Amino acid sequence: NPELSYADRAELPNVHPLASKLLRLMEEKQSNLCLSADVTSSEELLQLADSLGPKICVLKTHVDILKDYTVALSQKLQALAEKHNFLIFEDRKFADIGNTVRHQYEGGLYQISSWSHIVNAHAVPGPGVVKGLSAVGKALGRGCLLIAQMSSKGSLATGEYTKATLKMAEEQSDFVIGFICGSKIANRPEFIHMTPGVQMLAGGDGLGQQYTTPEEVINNKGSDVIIVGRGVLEAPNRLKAAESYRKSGWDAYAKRLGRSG
Ligand code: UP6
Repeated sequence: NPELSYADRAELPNVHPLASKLLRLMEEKQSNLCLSADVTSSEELLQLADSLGPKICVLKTHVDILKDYTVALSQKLQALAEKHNFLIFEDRKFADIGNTVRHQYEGGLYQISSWSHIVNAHAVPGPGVVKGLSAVGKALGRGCLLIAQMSSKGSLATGEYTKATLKMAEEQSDFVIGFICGSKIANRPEFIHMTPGVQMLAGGDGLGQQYTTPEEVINNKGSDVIIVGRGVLEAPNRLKAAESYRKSGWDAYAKRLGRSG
């Protein structure tokens, strides 16, 4: 059973259109790097999206840490996503009953469903959390990642919980496109595995975060996308750092496929 490339997986008959789009643009841009743009100013977020956009497949946001969020910001982000061909992923980690998350996704100050291609959710409420999000996002062509594992020390999302999360995803694969996880958990090649807690040197941050290297995550753990925040944001040159994470992630993928790179 040979390993399929991102491009092969984009063409699978049962792949979700949004997952297909992501897999295709990853192959085109030779990038499996998701930038976690954890900054608190809109101007800085836009500057990051414009300057690092060519290096990344996904821009991950936490809009609720911005001190100056406006609707205009979300419109400018969408324009940059078009310009540089990346997807936007608001890392909202929904975790309530279906009816509540439906409102949180569509309404409030942020109206996340109107601008974010991808969102994520904890599996802890059960399948209703996905049903609630899907009621808003499916018709818009959006997709959701379920949080099957976490990178933080002492995480409770392990073992049977992770397995139950996988099952939940399989049962709603018309809206769930993959997982937040530490390693590949699903055999269905239509699902995309995205892994946070990535830096060039293994280690941690003093608040429970644990880091693994791009090579380990992509080549050994079999994940598809590395999510990098401070590894890029705290580097002296963010563009150079993003390029070096892009290259490490891509080289590890090439190695996994048995390509030369
Ligand atoms: N994140 C994790 N671990 C998880 C899930 N999400 O770190 O299990 C998110 C954090 C942060 C980013 O909310 O936005 O990924 C990691 O940032 P860092 O690279 O600066 O540690």
